[in-house]
Amino acid sequence: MKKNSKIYIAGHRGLVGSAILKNMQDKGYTNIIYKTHDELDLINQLAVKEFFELEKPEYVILAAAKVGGIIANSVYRADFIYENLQIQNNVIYQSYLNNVRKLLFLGSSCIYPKNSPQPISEDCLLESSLEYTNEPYAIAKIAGIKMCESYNLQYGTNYISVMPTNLYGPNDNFDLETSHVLPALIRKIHLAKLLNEKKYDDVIRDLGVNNFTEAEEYLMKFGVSAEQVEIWGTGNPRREFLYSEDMADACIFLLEKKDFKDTYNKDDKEIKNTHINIGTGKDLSIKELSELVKEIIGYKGKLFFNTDKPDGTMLKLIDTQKLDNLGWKYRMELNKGIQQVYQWYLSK
Ligand code: GFB
Repeated sequence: MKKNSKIYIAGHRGLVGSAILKNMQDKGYTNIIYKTHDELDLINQLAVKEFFELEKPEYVILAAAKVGGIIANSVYRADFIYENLQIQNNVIYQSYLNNVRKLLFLGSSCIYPKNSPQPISEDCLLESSLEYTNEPYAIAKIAGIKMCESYNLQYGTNYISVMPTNLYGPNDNFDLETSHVLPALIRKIHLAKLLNEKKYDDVIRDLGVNNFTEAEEYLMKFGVSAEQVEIWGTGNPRREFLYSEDMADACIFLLEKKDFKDTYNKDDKEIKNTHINIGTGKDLSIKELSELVKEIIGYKGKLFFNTDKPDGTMLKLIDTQKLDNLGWKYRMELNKGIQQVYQWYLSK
């Protein structure tokens, strides 16, 4: 990949896409193209076809997807499967038709069976049943892996699929209804701290509501008060977190230095499970995570675990041996990463 190669980043405003764009600009890539959702709807087959025929990108990073936390996945099941299948079918197929030299497809560690042995290696894919709450999303992402793998095997393309663990960082979704756990904890605990310190104007500003009565109503729905903050589930599930800028770094490392042929063993009779896990190899419980966020924010109240809300998968630590062997390692430790995201959140 040359510094002036034409590179299309799909999803450049999202958590990972924005980190990839920043990383590539810092590294001196000069010919990066991207479109907002309004300019190009990736669900629209004809629009994607026209875009690829006009632009002819040489490299494609497919970081556009419909994503969300455990409840969003569980409620908007149809949207998660339909939109993700459409986006990836359109982009991968047009990449093939327009002779894209290399494509990077981003998935998620939720592709693995619910009860996978820990840490979860790439070979656990399709060994048993998925976690129910995110089954439609996971099936779409599995289809994306298989699509990349199948085009590589049938047509000799060079597509790489990466499966990150739970990600966090700047430009994340902080909407309490649809976000993942880390941005939700940061926002809920920050709001509770503001209430505790009687900074009511700041609460109104954060929520974008008209008055404090509206703010209180909204916060009650999410169990946020001056004295306590509601955390979903038992607090026992364990999760692994990777900083979005580390994820971006891993993606560019693979694009620059590795090819599809590096993702499997040459002696394998059946070429499968060619995707690559990206993570830190360390996890912690949601209870430990909540305590950590509480300490970083400096909130004095209590945490309350609402067991009416779902836990989801209990264990989801991924095995990063394959990526370790390819020569990449994460840098940002969780404690420092949360401090940075909290500062970013405050600055917005
Ligand atoms: O991040 P999260 O929504 O996604 O939830 P998953 C992780 C854990 O944190 C679950 C708990 O056990 C939640 O119940 N949790 C506690 C909370 N408080 C909160 C809160 O306020 N908000 C949220 N969102 N969670 C998603 C999948 O699973 O992970 C996706 O649904 C995707 O498909 C993504 O794979 C990375 O880790 O459970």
